[in-house]
Amino acid sequence: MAYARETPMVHAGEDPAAHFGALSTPIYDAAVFAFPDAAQGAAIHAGEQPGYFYGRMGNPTQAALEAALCALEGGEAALALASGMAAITTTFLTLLRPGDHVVAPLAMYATTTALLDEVLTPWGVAVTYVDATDPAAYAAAIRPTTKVLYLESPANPRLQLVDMAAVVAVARAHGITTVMDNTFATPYNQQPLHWGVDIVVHSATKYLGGHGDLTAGAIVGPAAFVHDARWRIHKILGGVIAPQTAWLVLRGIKTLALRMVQYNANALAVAQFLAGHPQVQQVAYPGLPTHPQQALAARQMTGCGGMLAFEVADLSAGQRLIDHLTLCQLAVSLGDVATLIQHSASMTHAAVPRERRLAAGITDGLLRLSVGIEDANDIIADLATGLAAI
Ligand code: LCS
Repeated sequence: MAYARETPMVHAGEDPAAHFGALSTPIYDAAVFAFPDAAQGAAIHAGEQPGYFYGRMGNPTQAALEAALCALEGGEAALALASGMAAITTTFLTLLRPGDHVVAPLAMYATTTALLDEVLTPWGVAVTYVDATDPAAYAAAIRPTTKVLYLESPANPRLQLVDMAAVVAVARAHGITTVMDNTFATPYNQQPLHWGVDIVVHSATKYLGGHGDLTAGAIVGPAAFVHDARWRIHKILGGVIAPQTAWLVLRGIKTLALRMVQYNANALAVAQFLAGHPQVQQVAYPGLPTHPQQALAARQMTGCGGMLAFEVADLSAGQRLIDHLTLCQLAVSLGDVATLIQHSASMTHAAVPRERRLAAGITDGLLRLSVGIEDANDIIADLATGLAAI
């Protein structure tokens, strides 16, 4: 029987029969597992036979989370890791060799840009940044050495979208792998693998964990790729998710659908309020008719999520606003149950040179809001107080 998409979010990954009937997968706090015998020991150690032997290479709690991630994204295999950046780094190092070329968005999470510029470029990888809202820009940047088209949609922090179907078509025509950061949308609102994207990465620190109390990451994709990522690269990098953290992400996923319904509704209400406020110059939210890609959002997303960005006059107006809020917390990160607000130019994207920030739409007066699951009217009232202080 085919279940509605909410159902696997509650049950995915759980296998009570494998754990004495436990309906919540136990936390396996074991760094080592004994081999059944010499032959199986050799096969498990080589990754040729399923089984556990050492904490860095997985354990049953992590495996339950990985099964859940596969069910959520509709993928063949998954690897859970210590952070979103561990997931992204492991993915790039699995796919690339010195001499290869990557096409990536000009506007995306700044630490992913830093990974490409400060680690992969010196290693010998070439990178071209493009306006990712234009699939033709991806096509124009392709070289004979291009191995990866990287997508982040909606993008951090300004919510630009990438047309997945169009970019996948470009990639397939050239035999290039597509990788998509699905952190902002979550698999509840958007399923990149169903659009033909090859590999999905997540910061599970955000909506998947969902409560601002853990750091984790995930990769979902073809079994052969995930096997290579785990056994050739993750084994060396060692960005391992703790069993307790894997359990917390699995627990967070059980309420993902409920939380996303509330995030989608709250963010739309807050975006509509901000769009009508005289102190707000612009609101970026894919669910608003003023978003230049609202039609694309309607096509490839089933909800527009809890993230939005808005612009006030300048830096000092933004600072006055955030200093007069009491409910919204001044904090980086996102996807928490609580509403978080941050100033991108001085916080998450502070390391990006100003020229490049502006090209990515990150003006000095841009504030990013991760709308929480509190009552929407309370969030709006808090923002109204902050805006009145400008
Ligand atoms: N991808 C996206 C889209 C992100 O927003 C982040 C973190 C990451 C990957 C990295 O995940 P992590 O390693 O932190 O689990 N974004 C943050 C932000 O906007 N503020 O603080 C962190």
